[in-house]
Amino acid sequence: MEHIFSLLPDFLSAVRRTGNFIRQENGKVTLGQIEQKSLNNLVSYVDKTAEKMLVQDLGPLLPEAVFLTEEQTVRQLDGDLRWIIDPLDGTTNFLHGIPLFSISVALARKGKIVIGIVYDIMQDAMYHACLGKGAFCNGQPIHVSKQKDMGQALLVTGFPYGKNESILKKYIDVFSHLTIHTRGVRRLGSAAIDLAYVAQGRFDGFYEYGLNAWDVAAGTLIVREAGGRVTDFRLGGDFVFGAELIASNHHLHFELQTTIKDVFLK
Ligand code: 2AM
Ligand code: CA
Repeated sequence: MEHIFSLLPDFLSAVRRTGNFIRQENGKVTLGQIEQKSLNNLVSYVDKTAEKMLVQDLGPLLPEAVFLTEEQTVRQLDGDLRWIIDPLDGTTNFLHGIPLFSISVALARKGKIVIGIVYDIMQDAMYHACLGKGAFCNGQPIHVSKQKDMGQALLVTGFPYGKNESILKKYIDVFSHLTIHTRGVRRLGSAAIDLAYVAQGRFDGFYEYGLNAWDVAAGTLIVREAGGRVTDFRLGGDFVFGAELIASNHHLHFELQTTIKDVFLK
């Protein structure tokens, strides 16, 4: 494992190089270059090129590692050592010129996330964590907030995609309850950034339903290494592939989970 951790500077350089490319393309994508993969699920040449760049740079650094990537520009395999990558998280923001989009790169070893990197491109903020070694933003240690009072907490979420009205209705019920009982609930549009900001103490908690592993794998390790807690809606550990996620500063976790469970799982 130490051998893998010693390659961190190279991993970060690869992510930064791809981030520079995405920043350069910001504002250049034309309507004709946008494809719709499914309802409201957009992609352009930027997502695909960014993914190819990451695969090209990361591949040779760890030849035994395989890839799970959102745009599937490389063969998708399962293996002991696996990169889990979203080359551009927050594509809708990117395409609309809203400066909140990121790169999310995680490395899993035997199913456990051991490295997480989230690059908040327009803020030039590089978040990373190695299992057991703390969380960092641009090399400086970061920690979750100390907030214990839900009434003073600032939360962040994303709305579920697709047309399942019963899920959406439950979601709005949770949203409405939390809006009344907290300082507010934000909706930024990049799950990886949401998690990085929880790790940094900007938000006190995050929850979302229906995300994919590549959106959250890196950010969840960063939150945990920053002292936070991450679970699924039942307080279990199935949050990377399980599509249900609550991340918090630890103190507010149970209260947040109870609200979500009471409304969402009833
Ligand atoms: P993306 O930009 O990589 O697609 C916002 O709440 C989060 O949901 C982002 O991480 C975004 O990732 C993801 N997202 C956007 N469209 C989605 C869709 N149609 N289905 C599932 N997740 C989506
Ligand atoms: Ca993406």
